[in-house]
Amino acid sequence: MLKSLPLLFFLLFFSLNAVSQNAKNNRIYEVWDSQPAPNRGKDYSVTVARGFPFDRDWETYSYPIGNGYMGANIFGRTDTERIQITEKTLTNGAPYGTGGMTNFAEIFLQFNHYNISNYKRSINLNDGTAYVSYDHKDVTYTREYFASYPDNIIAIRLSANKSSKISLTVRAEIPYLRGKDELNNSRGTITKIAKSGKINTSENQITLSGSIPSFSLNYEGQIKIINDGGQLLSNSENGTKDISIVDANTVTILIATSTNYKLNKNIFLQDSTQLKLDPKVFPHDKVSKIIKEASSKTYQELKETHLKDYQNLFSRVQLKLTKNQSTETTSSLVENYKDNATNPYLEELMFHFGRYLLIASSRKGTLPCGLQGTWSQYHVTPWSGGYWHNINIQMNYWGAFNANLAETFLPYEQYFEAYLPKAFENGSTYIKTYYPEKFNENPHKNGWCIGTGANAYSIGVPGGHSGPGTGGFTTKLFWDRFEYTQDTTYLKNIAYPALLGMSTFLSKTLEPKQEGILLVDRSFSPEQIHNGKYYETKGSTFDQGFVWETYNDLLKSAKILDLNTTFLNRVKKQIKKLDPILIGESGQIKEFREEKTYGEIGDPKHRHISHLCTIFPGTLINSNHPDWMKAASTVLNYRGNETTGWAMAHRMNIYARTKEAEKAHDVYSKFLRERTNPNLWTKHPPFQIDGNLGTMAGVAEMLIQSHEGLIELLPALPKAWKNGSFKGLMARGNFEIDLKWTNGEVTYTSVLSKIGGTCRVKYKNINRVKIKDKSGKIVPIKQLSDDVISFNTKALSKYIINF
Ligand code: FUC
Repeated sequence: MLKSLPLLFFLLFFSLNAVSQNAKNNRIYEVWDSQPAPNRGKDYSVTVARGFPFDRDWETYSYPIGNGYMGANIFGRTDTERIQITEKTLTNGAPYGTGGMTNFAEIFLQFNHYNISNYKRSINLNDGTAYVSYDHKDVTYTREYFASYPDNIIAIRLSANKSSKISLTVRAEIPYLRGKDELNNSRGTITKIAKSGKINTSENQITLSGSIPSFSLNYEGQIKIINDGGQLLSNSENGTKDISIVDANTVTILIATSTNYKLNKNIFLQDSTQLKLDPKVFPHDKVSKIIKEASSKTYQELKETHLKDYQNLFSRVQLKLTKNQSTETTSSLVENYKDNATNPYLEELMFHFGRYLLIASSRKGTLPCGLQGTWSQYHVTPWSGGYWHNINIQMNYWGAFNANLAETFLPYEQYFEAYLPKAFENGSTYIKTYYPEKFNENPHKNGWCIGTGANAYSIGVPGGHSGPGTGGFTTKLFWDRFEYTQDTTYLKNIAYPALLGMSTFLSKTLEPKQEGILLVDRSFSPEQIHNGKYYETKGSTFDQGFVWETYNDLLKSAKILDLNTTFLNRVKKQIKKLDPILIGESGQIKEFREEKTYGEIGDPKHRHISHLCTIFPGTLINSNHPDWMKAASTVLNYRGNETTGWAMAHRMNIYARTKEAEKAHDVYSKFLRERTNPNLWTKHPPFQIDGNLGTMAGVAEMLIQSHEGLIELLPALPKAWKNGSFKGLMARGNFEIDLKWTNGEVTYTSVLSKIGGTCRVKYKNINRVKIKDKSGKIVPIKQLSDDVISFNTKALSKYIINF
């Protein structure tokens, strides 16, 4: 099924998706409520998860919009609306001194509308737009909010069903101007996070600007108010810096933000935080240009541009898990799910919301999707909102490929390109420190490495609690992107060099330990603690497994690219000596080689199940090894599901791969019951987007799998999803799949072959099917077994499989 194909197909992959998006989503998805989000003020005395502050109203009730560059949280209030703005590149030193996302601005729209009726607020997932509407004193008020990626603007439109009815005051705040450069939290004193800032108000514009010393960061935001009818009154003279709008027909508010942050290799190579950015660069001209260009367009033009861009991505996939579309508010859907057995509609809505969030937080040219996507209301964002590489950042992108959003992975690749020179430098230092006899003066001969903690300014090295395998966890995404798109230019220029550099590094961490076996020496299983300390070992399953995965992906790439080198020959020999999977006395996949019975080393209920990464997202453990599959299930049973949000999402994906449909569904249900807020953001706690995106990947993984060299239809369909359908999910080989099922049985499948090639499909008794092409002609099939067929496809042709 997988074969090398010309470069042009990369372009085709992306442009073709524009074609398939025409298959319009016929169900409208809304996250909605019948009351505004509460905004009970910023009381950070309540802390959850390791002493980080907690704004309950922001996390659990506000609605997020985003364009990858920035995000906004909308409360939908009618007295004073709160719109909290995050600009992804606005960072301070907190909480580790190495850079973390922080709140950009709070914008308040004071309407003083009380005694309202017919209230509704929503995010419409089909058009990537948030809405608020209500009646007040015989007038119906409507608001729209969207974050446009092409125009890099947040646009807000206020309208009413009668003329001259819009009156409000707009005020903006720069949050956390504490005036001192220290902040204490449970993680110790953090210095140099003070920021300076000023607000200038002109007739129709509020400008926020200032600096943050920790990284010599300069920022600016402009809020432009465009009224139709009525008048604007600026209150800057009396020092309140507000703008009042009186008796307008409509009002458009445009928001643009930027900083002097520039993603490039210097950011990572430069050790001094003060020299990472150029303090003489101010974003004023850039922000002014964005505002000027956006103001020269009508609101409708801005919205159309946004819709075209957003819907090209969102509308590619349809998924129905039930005939019944709920009419309940989303908050009551979530609340009722806690009591009821399950509700497939919420399970379906969550999947679509996951895709919405990924589009809103990861677009080409923006920083990757962090721990909180593109949203932070905090001064000190939990875990810095960064790129945690021992599972969280990878989980953010697990669903990018099967859920047909491959482009959303581009920001990670741009980030990778920028950090790679530093990663090579780190690789050399690591090898010199721990394996001096293998050190080479040429850094490329030592390979590159990455550890757990990373953010917009720095990357970590293996050690502490996650070993060298962390890098292989990362390159897996690069290989996945190739397998889904079959883009050989990308393979040659990006994925193969990444795999080669990582394999070079990993090969040096291996030491001969027993007869014929090579073990990663200085190895860990992420965050596993034993006797009060992170447990260090030789050859943990996580590290051995990811050496195997990386080597295997490298060798497959080399075959496609027709490469043969001395190093590749060494890898071919080494891969046979990894002995990565061992089964212990409890029938479990061992986490550590020295472990005999389950759980004797480390926490038996640990949230990380890193020794199962070779079943998901890895592929070493698969249906060809039933004994390993069983031993993986044994681990899951022992580990249990009493765990954090993202950890449930990992379990869900693994259960999909062990094809234990009910268990995959059970853990998804538990996640929806225990880790899902009324605004559908998921929590670790606190809010972490990995849970949203990991379960989104999990839903797709339950419906279609393609990691075993064939496309398996409904590999883990639970009873709760008795009837349903999907369109536009992707399989490796660049095949786009539509499918319908009734009473748990497939009734219809089509395969759109984007680039041609052999297609293998697995489903029980599939050898009886007939396949037709678009013109109705029967396509010859090969029956490989009762359950597996293969057929040849032509690029851009669709094949209908009749059951
Ligand atoms: C990893 C996890 C934690 C948390 C943090 C951001 O270290 O083990 O649970 O999600 O990342």
